[in-house]
Amino acid sequence: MAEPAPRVAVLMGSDSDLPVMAGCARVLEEYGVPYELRVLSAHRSPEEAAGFAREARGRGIQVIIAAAGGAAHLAGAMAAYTTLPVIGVPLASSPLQGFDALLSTVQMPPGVPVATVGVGAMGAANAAHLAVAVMALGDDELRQRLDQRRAEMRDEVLGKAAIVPRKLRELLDGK
Ligand code: RP5
Repeated sequence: MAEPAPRVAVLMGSDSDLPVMAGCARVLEEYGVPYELRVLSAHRSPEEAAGFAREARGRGIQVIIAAAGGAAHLAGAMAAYTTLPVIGVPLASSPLQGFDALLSTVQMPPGVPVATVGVGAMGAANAAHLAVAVMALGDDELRQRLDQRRAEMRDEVLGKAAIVPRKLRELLDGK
């Protein structure tokens, strides 16, 4: 059977970003969302990056997630060439630990937005959750999966909260 066409493009500025962005792919797989993952660089392969952005909508891509570190212009470059929603993930791959990538990604000029999530692994996962939320606007099945995921998180937190008094007692009693 043919693979389903990707609905989300997960882009990275370098293969060295893969360990963090695997977390994004994992979340998309948990939701059952078909995606593609590619290395494209705003600086080192600018023609290919622009071409990808221009053609993405025609290929059925609904949301672009773009991750990069340092002078992180990949998400902004995508947004310059497409009106698809673009989610930027700043990565902590330089000596400035992602603060550079955060500012490079988030500070877009009016009219060409990049929805920027947090730095690193947390942002990588949230980019996937946000992409699903965007697609769920027109997809009831995805919306139900989002609701179910939130319910699971709530149960997990309540379960942990329930054992905190016992943990506190153990700490105070030196056990
Ligand atoms: C950025 O530069 C990439 O997104 C990566 O986070 C960083 C380092 O890239 P490599 O030198 O490891 O290819 O463009």
